Amino acid sequence: MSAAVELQPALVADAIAGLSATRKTLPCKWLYDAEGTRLFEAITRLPEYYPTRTEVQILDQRGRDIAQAVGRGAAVVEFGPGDGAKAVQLLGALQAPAAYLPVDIAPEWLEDVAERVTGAFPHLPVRPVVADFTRPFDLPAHAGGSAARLGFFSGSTIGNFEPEEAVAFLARARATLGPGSRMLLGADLVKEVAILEAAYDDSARVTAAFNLNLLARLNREAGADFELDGFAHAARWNPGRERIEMHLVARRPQRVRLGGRVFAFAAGESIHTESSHKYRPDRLRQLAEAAGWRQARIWTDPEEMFSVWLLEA
Ligand code: AVI
Repeated sequence: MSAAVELQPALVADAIAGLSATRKTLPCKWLYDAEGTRLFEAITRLPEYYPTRTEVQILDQRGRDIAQAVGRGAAVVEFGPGDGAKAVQLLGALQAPAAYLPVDIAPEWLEDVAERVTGAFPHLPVRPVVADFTRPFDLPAHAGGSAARLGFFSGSTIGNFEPEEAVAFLARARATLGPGSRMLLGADLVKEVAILEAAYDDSARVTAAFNLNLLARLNREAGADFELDGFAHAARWNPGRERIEMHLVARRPQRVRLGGRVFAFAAGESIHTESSHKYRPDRLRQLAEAAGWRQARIWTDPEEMFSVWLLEA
């Protein structure tokens, strides 16, 4: 018998709000339960999903140049460190980093990341910060001492924000990091639609499983009764907004119970589960400037698939 899972009031409230909207939607943050996180890690290794390996390639091939531009003795503050692999890569490239401060809402992930980074750099001070970085938060006083702070936000997670949310995040990050800080930001670039759609609709169907897991999670943690075979994964390029949208499309008319309500779906009606904005450099520069940052450098791979930015406050 499987263990009972507690209902999550915040998930129930978000689901009721999103499924009551004229265009049904669910916040993408709920994609990442333990199974969603495992599936996302599998996505990053797929042949079609170029962003992770291209960003790693840029950090690897341009590491020296990045280190020189950043300078000696930076305290690295990473927003959402994932498994810590990119932190190890960046810290290994930088000149005498002063400290590493991973910021995440999940304390258990932070412990793993801290262990990984300490294993690689036993003498580097590592100070995990438990906080939701999509909201205002403060770094602990004296975190990283007097060292200049370098924010690190990789993986093009900035693309999962609406543009106005991206500006708000960048402005808050600037305030949190403080005067004289810098930010290293990974951002995916606009490119051929076929490449983009394949990256979000892979032939092994891992992204489909990642998207559909959200309905399984709603069944487990919001007491819903979605029939998983009643929905299909779709990844569509929205040319007006220059973003990939993930949807769950109803295969047939159906009614779903959740939180004491019934939600009706027409055949073909979809739930929008995630947007992944792709940027042209000029547009991202505008957003960064609106948040009070100035572009110092930009590095890309030879095919110009992905970009890594150094911003100055
Ligand atoms: C986490 N984020 C940057 C990924 C992206 O590419 O937008 C999430 C993802 N969704 C489907 N595949 C990957």
